[in-house]
Amino acid sequence: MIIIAERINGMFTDVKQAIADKDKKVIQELARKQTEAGASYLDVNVGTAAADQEGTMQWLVESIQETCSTPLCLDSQKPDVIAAGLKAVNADNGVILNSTPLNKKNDDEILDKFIEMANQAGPKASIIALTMDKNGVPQDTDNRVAIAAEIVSKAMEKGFATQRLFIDPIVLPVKVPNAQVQPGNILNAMEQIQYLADPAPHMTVGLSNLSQGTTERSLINRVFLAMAIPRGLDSAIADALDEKLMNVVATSEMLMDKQIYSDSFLKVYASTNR
Ligand code: THG
Repeated sequence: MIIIAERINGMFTDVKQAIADKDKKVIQELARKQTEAGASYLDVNVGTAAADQEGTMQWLVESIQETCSTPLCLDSQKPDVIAAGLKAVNADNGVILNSTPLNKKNDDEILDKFIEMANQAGPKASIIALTMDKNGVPQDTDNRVAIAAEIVSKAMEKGFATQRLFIDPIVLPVKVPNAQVQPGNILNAMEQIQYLADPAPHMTVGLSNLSQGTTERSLINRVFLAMAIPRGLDSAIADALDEKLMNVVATSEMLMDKQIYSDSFLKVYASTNR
């Protein structure tokens, strides 16, 4: 499972403050802790408060790379902010460009731009594409799958390998009126998306979106993750510092026969996935 650790995000008050104070230590400590917890990538999102998003993205990337070599996931829907991060990033071990919709009202070519930037960043650069288009986020299963299919076919047309593509069916908070059918719709969409191509594209979600505003955040996140893994989810942007969540990942993989059972399977998983 490809865990993209979510904590370096200006949405969190400590990170927002660190960005305002240009305090590298806070960022570097989060990078180190999440790497130790088994993160495959570190998400890097400047949030909405920073006036200079491009400069902030560059500063975050540089600060993280001073202390750790975990691959980064540059998180912004603005191609210019991603491009700023790419200038500073070391892509030798991989980098993810997160995220682009299929298309946008004011930018029909946004997916092409992301593919172009990933190609320039090198063979280990991947893209996260959202099942979203100029009409917004679809609420049902069929439109999510239809947009995913268009994304996959566009990637193929451009010669962009499906193994470098992550499809994100977009998880939204369950605690919103009428939103409770969405997790089920997303699981149904995942079952179909996993068969869109061979080799299949990766699939990821912003897991913590699901539980925003709820009282049982980590429980909701853990259970949804366990439901999604057998439907082909092989990645998540998630709280890598939640040890029980990471144990759910290891246990699901063991139960799906991706890791051999031994009495110490949790320890074995932790030591082989960092
Ligand atoms: N898909 C993709 N990328 C994404 C998302 C997605 N990137 C951002 C986001 N969604 C995933 N990351 C987070 C990070 C934090 C939270 C949710 C998703 C979160 N934050 C606390 C909150 O809002 O309650 C902040 C609380 C605090 O300040 O401590 O829940 O879907 N491709």
